[in-house]
Amino acid sequence: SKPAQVVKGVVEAAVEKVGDALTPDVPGAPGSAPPSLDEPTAPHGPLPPKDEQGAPDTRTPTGAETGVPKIAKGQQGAYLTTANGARLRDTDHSLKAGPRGPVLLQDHHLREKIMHFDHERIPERVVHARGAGAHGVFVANGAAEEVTRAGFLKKGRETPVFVRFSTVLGSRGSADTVRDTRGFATKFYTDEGTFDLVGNNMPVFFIQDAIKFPDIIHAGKPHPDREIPQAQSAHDTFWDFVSLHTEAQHHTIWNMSDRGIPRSYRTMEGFGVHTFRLVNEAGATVLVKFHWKPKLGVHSLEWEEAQLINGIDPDFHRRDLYDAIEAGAYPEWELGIQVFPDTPEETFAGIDLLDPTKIVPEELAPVQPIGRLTLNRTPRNFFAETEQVAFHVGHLPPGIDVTNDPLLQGRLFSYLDTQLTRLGGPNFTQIPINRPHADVNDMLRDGFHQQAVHAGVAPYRPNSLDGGNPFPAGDREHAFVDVPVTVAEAPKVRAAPASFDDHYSQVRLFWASMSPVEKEHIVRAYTFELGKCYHQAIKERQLQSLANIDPVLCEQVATGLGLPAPQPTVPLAEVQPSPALSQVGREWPADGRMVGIVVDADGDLDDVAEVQRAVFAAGMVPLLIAAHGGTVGGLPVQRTFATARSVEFDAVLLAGAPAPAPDALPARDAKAGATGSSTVDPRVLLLVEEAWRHAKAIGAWGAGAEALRQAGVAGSPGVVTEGSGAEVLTAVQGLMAAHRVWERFPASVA
Ligand code: HDE
Repeated sequence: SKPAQVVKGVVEAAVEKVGDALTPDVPGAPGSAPPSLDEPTAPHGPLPPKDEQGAPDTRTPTGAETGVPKIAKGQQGAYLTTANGARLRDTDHSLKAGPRGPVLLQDHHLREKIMHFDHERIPERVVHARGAGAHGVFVANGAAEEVTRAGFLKKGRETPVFVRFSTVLGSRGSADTVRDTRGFATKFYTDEGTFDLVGNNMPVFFIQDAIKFPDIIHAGKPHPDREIPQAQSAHDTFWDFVSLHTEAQHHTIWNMSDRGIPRSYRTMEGFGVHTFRLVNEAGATVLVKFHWKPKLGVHSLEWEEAQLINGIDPDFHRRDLYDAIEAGAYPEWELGIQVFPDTPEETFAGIDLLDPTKIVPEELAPVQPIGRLTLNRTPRNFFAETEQVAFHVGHLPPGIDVTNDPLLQGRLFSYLDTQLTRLGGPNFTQIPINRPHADVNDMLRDGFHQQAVHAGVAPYRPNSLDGGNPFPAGDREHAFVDVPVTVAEAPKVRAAPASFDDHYSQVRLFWASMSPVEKEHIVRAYTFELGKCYHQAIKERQLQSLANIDPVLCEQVATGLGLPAPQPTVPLAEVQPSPALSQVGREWPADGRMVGIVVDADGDLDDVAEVQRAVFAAGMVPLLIAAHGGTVGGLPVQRTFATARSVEFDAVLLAGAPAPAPDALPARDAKAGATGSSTVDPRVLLLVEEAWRHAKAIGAWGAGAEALRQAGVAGSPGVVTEGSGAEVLTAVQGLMAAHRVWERFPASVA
């Protein structure tokens, strides 16, 4: 009929029109060659999906199958789509009433895109907001088999792990190399349930009871009125708290020591802090403290260096971790335990094992290695893994149990509770990074962001409708055992044991265990931080605590502040130094260390390639530094005088003395009245000066020696100029084993 023909005509015309619009106005067909780098935005056909676009479906980021059938296809396919999977033609223009008209509310793609973006952020962690994570594997050596039934600690067992390192005080975007405690949290995906060892890089804590955690954190975080300073303790409220609350003095001296500014996450020790209880197959128990010992040794930054890095590369630790892993220099730690008899007193050598402000010196109870951790893979997606990972001290496998340490007891509540706000509900263990590798059959149901489609009708026990499932496991089926520790009949009190009152003897032990150069750093750190306080009374009160730790320490800091040094108000304890606490005096491998090599494009380049190869062969990273990018003598340049700064390198080598390049700022001797003249680019001289100030090994051969002379460092300790490039490198490598050229630092505190 006529009307039908009209309709047909309209439809055909419409199809033709839409068809035109749908035909991509592009040269390449699907699957055609990718565009050249010259014009990355040139139109082209769709490319095949990237390999890593397979997630999220049936695997956790650690590679374990989750058992979810592969029905959903997440983030796959060549075409841009909506969240519903409808293909899109345009994501650059909103739907308008005419090109100049208002935007239409019906534009679903616009609303969905903006809505999702508006909610991309979740609350950052209330503490430890700034962090970096990595995947790895833990291999047990079997040494713990006698004391724990934990299956993952049996000889040869391999367990996937995810580790997150963090600072405590700063916000998510704060700098890495601030003076602070570092978090060292490890998730072991064991087949008997996840074990989270949520530790720090310092073995003691500020407080003895969890109820004070909000107080210490409120004091350490930025002031509530101006919200400054960011990520540091150098301000009045922090020192107000720790000087009034003297149990914090032990943790505070660790912060003021070099431990507060690690060189790298790879060179940090880790500690479980609390005492844990292990139980073996026979039900026998021991008390233990966990330690992580880095293969590369415990090394720190120098304070000025740390401050410079905060400006030059605020992501220094994050970058270092990822670069090392991607270069194959996998960071490694030995996990160890100090083992103590589980006596009713819960003390060892007179030290209260429930007091988290106390250590047990390693000389009294050696750390026994029980396995090795290797970090070998960086996260694929920072948010999905590092940000969403949720640790909890209560995630314990059979064979590991808690003690009555009142700090640990409070943490058992906090780490579950905090995730409700941070991850938006109670189902955060279903987020891929948090999924256990053990079977889960939990009878927990529903709630925000429920991912599981639970079968069955009887999520309760006992039941007859689901065949009685799930069944409780007996001891033989690796059930978790709460160790039946006897709880003494005691009055209900808000109180702490008398042994918790000793706030100074172990601080003095720490101070007495430091080498002169480490003591000097501690004095400077206290002087700096207290010097940043405005309130005189706070400085005076902290000096009183320092007097109770050690009169020399107090005297030195008081001098720096221009205040009188008070007398001790407690008897000074006789202490036996613990050499294990010092970072100085041993030699370590230099794996993954950074070596800068300055070359003069117009100079002699003979030895450079050979030295570069030798640095590589030694497991370190050689970076060539030249006046401009590109290549020099056929070798690729990694840093220019404009992009290189000394703080990135652990040692600096000079194969030449390059003349000032046109983009250099004027040299010092260009100033009126200056005497002498430098012929070397001032940025190279600055590089050498800083490397020298921060006690790094420096070497030069050929014309390079002239740059050292002009920088005024030739002939001083740790500056090598004898021999060929290869010989200089060998000597510099020898110096790097000790981490720094320690004798270059002043050490006025004996
Ligand atoms: Fe934590 N701590 N903490 N803490 N902590 C958190 O949990 C808390 C303490 C540590 O990379 C929070 O998931 C209380 C000691 C690390 O995700 C929160 C107390 C030690 C991390 C919390 C302590 C730690 C946290 C914030 C006093 C070393 C980062 C976000 C009783 C042994 C974990 C979160 C990560 C994180 C509470 C003391 C280590 C709020 C109440 C002692 C490494 O739950």
